[in-house]
Amino acid sequence: MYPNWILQRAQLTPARRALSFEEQSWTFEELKNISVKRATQLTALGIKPKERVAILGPSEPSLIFMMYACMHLQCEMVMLNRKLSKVELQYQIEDAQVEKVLVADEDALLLPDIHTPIVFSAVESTVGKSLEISKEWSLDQTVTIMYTSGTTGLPKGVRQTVGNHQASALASVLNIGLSEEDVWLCTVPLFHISGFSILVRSLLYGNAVKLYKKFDKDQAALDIAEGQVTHMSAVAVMLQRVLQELEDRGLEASPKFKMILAGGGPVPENYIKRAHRLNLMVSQTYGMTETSSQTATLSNEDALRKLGSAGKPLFFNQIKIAGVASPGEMGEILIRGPHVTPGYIGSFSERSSTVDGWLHTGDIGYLDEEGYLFVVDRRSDLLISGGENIYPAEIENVLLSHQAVGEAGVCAIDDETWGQVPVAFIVLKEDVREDELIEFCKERLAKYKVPKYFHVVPNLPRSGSDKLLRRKLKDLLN
Ligand code: S0N
Ligand code: AMP
Ligand code: MG
Ligand code: MG
Ligand code: MG
Repeated sequence: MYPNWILQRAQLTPARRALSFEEQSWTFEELKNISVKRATQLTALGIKPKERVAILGPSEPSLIFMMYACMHLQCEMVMLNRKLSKVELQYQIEDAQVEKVLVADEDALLLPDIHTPIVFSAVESTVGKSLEISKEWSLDQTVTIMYTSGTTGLPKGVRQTVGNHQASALASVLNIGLSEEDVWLCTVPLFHISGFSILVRSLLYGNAVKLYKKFDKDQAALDIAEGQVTHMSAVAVMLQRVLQELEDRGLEASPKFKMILAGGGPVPENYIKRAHRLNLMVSQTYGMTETSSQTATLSNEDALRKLGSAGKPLFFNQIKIAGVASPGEMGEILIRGPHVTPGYIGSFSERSSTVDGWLHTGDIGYLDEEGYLFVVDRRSDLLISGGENIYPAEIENVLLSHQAVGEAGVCAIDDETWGQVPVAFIVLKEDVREDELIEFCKERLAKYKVPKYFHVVPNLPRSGSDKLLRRKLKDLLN
């Protein structure tokens, strides 16, 4: 058995700062007290221990209190992405078979019409019902469930257990190191593992988190320059904005600042070089939802020597490249370790997440002769825009459901700001205006998934067996 992280941390270092947000801050003891109170309130509202619940809200302390309350109840939390459309949220809520959805008051209108949303203010004003909070958790207990899509375009709910999160946090600290003064800046969404893993590390290490509701480049640059924080997790577009801000203001990173953990997609090498000119350490990491954050991370001392690499696998983890005999050869990246998800929920629960213990990532890369990972490409059915995953099949399915569209193919094009954005190629059955298609997509898809360009073509590239050849779509642009 393992300890309830929240109780254990409050027991060990009650007076240490745990969280700050705007002008307010909370110690670990205070976090514990508030979250325990919320757990009694959730109990009064009928939430049962170990029940699966969905949760939706902006990155504010109230969301953290609610998540920690659910963790006291050992609930399985389905983390809903606030950027999704109602149709997409509905799919996840139904697939996860949750009956209760906890939602921040300001996000209530984002939800589809479902029977029992419970708004945070209702929880906060309820008289609690006392309960025995478990001091012990088990390794295979699911803490969080995050949806990520498959090749069919149907999102799969990935289980992240106590064991997965602990293994991830431990492996991270064995690489990055730890000091009592560490403060991790959190501007990535808490519903992604990039954000949630910051909370897990804080509970396990006893370091503070500085939370923002929304990523703001000015604030982040100042925090880094003033040494208000020591670590930050960022996707490439955030890093680029922070660098620009520091450069424009003639600022540098404070000597107190230790590193930016940059991942969620490729990080252009010139960002890392620019960062080093500002005394800003950036470590590229390769992580994913299925691995509860980092699998490999470049250590500080290698940051420039191994530019472009995502580093070596962290202490407990293994990486191998499928089917290759020697270093430098490219193939699919396979991952094994205690941080790898035991599997999916809902319609994919029968599907195994691993083959012979190895997670098949769909990403293409190689290990160099010293064992450093280079991620080179990913399968053609996934593109990443500003750290958000987009599956062409999801967009194609939506387009095909429009009466004017006969065939649809979606692929990625490179984009200066977001890394990649989706473009659509369509064969029409009848005339339709582009703005009508955009509106149609917006109702059914998160905004970042709406194709940036639509190209009407006479036919789509297909194989002999009629399969869409996505890699050939881009050729239609020439
Ligand atoms: C970059 C962010 C903050 C941008 O969002 P914001 O601020 O809302 O956008 P604005 O600049 O205000 O512009 C608004 C317009 O831009 C559109 N838009 C917003 N986001 C995107 C997007 N991603 N792609 C395309 N367009 C976007 C808006 O819709 C709006 O449009 P208009 O003007 O038309 O109204 C935001 O995108 C963000 O938070 N991104 C990061 C998400 C993230 O964290 N992803 C990582 C997910 N992956 C993982 O968690 C696994 C990897 C991992 O764990 C990790 C990743 C990074 C670092 C560390 C780790 C780790 O291992 O721990
Ligand atoms: P997600 O499914 O949202 O967890 O995103 C994980 C995916 O992001 C991985 O499967 C990769 O395709 C991509 N990714 C993460 N880190 C990197 C990196 N350092 N370089 C390139 N791609 C990355
Ligand atoms: Mg938006
Ligand atoms: Mg994924
Ligand atoms: Mg600003």
